[in-house]
Amino acid sequence: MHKVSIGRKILSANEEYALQNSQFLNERKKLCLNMISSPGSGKTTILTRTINELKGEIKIGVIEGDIQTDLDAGRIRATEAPVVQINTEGACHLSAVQVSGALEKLPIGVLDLIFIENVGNLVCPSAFELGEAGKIVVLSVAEGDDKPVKYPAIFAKSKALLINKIDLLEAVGQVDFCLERAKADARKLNKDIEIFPVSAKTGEGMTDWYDWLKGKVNNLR
Ligand SMILES: Nc1nc2c(ncn2[C@@H]2O[C@H](COP(=O)(O)OP(=O)(O)OP(=O)(O)O)[C@@H](O)[C@H]2O)c(=O)[nH]1
Ligand SMILES: [Mg+2]
Repeated sequence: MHKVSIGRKILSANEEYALQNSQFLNERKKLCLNMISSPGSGKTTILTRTINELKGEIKIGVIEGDIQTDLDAGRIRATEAPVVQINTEGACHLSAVQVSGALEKLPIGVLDLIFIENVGNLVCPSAFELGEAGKIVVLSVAEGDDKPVKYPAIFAKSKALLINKIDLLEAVGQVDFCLERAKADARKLNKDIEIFPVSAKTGEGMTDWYDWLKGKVNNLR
């Protein structure tokens, strides 16, 4: 019996759509980042502040994934950035086919950067490629510094880690959240991960995040 090599691994339906999304974005030289965290870590607050403070420099569009409601899409809309809402109707993550439909609805030609805010969940979204150039994980100090060790997959796969709500560090206390421990554990899983301690509420630390984003966007221009 002859073995025929087709020279290509068989892709799942999600991977096929992810590949199409990535080709669509690459052909148009658009940066797409997939933001993942537990519910309430501050994804939408980081996005609204980033959009407002980079206005005039980077044109940002957003794909908002939520199990239910369009509350977050409403917060993005208030910044006047283009936004497309996806309701997953119970699913704990976005899928590449949903993102494909949303990309068609965005005014892609005028955008530099597309953020996908995934469903609030630190586990499921990390297993589904959407065609993004990179994943961004957000961890807030109120969640505890053991999260990189307990939920390693997303920290291992992400290009950047935003440690949010550093304005609460003193109230949380060094025992419950040691910034150095969280950073060291994330770096053990991913030596290349960029780490930005920030407060999306006060703006502390956000400039380094903006500079990193600007560098990535300028590389594509
Ligand atoms: N103190 C403080 N609160 C923050 C900060 N960032 C966000 N918050 C608050 O944390 C809560 C949750 O923030 P969101 O931005 O809605 O979080 P999210 O990750 O988008 O939440 P889901 O979409 O539900 O997963 C809100 O009450 C925010 O005002 C911060 O840096 N410091
Ligand atoms: Mg949100």
